[in-house]
Amino acid sequence: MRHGVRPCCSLVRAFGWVSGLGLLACGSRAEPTPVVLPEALDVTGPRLECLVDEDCEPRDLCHPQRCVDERCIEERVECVDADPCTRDGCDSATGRCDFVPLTADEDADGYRRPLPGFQPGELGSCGDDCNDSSPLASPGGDERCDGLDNDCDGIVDNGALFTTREAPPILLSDGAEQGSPGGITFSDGAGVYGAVFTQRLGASQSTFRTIAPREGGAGPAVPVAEVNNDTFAGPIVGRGSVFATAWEDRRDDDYEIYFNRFNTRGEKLAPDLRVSNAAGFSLRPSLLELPTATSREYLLSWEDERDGGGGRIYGQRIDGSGSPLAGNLELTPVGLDPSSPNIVAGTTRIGLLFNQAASEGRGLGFTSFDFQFGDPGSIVNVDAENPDAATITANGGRFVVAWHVVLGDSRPGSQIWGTVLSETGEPLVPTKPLTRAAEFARYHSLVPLGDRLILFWSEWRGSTYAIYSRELTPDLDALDEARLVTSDGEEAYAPLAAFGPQGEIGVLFTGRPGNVGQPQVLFTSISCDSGPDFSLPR
Ligand SMILES: [Ca+2]
Ligand SMILES: [Ca+2]
Ligand SMILES: [Ca+2]
Ligand SMILES: [Ca+2]
Repeated sequence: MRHGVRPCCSLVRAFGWVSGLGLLACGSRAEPTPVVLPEALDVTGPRLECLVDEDCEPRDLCHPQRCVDERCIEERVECVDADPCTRDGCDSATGRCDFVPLTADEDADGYRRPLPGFQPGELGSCGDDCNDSSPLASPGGDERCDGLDNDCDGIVDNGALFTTREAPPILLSDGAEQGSPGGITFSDGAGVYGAVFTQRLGASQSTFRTIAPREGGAGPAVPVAEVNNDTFAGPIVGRGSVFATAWEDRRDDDYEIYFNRFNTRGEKLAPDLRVSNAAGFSLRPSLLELPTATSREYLLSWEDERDGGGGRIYGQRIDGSGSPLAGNLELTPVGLDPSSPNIVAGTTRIGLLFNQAASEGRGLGFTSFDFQFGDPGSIVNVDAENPDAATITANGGRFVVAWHVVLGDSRPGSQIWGTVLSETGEPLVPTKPLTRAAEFARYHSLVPLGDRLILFWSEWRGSTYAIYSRELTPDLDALDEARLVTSDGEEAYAPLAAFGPQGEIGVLFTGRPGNVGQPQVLFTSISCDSGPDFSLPR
């Protein structure tokens, strides 16, 4: 008996077979007995399977069978909608065509996100939502002060003006002997910042806290890792109501890289993920979150000693639920003596910046990858002499690299420096100073707006460091003078900046309130004011 052909009542009726031949009467129920097929009788001539279509039993409804010349012929439901942005398929339970969009509309604003590596709305992108985690951003939306590109023209808060706020800074490492910032991000779903910082409470402890400046301050301080050992805060990313951070600790003797996700109450969503597990230290993680076509993914990089010879930069992909995708990936060759990697997502490439050995002293190296850490580009030497605390920022389809200089006697130089690269590393804007010469300048943070960037940095004027900001063109020319962000005469340095809920830019920094005691971690912000370009002023 051929698969898919049933001994059907229509055959019984047609040939008048009876139960003596082993067939049961239609509708009767009895113990199974061997079924004798027509060909066994050799009375029907050529093998016969069916008289009508109903005699043929399809395997699934997407492969119906028809009776043609007394044989069951399988057919196929063709499902083609000629739309390259759908996956065409047939539902075998119903036999109906399914045309599943390749890209998600997670924020349910009616606009889909583009495929990874495509700009929103680009030919073949399958989506034109420039921010699929916010329904307040979509093509044709109304621009407002909120840190988002509401109208998807590639520019955040078009024409907005930023001013220093009068509110006093919020002390985050209260009760600790000492603190230093790790990272700050903003969760649009929860409307709060997420910050991680290291505070010294006997041992060094990576600590997570939410900050809601307008609701009066910070959430409870939560240890990132509950281990009886030093942990050091790393970067943090956030989207929706999920924050993710990576850090290093030595719970297993050797410093390794760990990763975990938190909700906005600071509760861990899973056990800590140990990302690296090899001889030698693994240090200084850099983390970013990427939308995929229908979900999200995390990319991590760090410096790793496992291969000797000065080590190399390793990377790891982690899926949206926090599980590793394959193993650790070698991102640089051995021999560059690389350290302090920074990864960033551009429009078509992932950029990797790292400190490396130079013919004299230290320099900066750059390379790029596709969005899965594949297709590595060549290693490019960035024009930077003895840089420290270098960053890489995606702005308008290009990468901005900035740093401060370390002089021969280890003191910082007098300015913050920067250059602009294409997403594959070609120099587009030559290295230039981003700030006027001060006695010393060190540490900075850049917030990209698409048509400009806002630089935060610390410089020494008179008797102490303070934090300043200014706006830069995409080619890194100053748009305005430096403005003081922190209190005049009060020590403040090492700013880390991120957009916040009302378009203000939050700044996590190291400071000594009243210039007394050990350095602590504080938060302040600058406000966004609607400029004349706003169609919907706040
Ligand atoms: Ca959307
Ligand atoms: Ca959107
Ligand atoms: Ca815009
Ligand atoms: Ca906006």
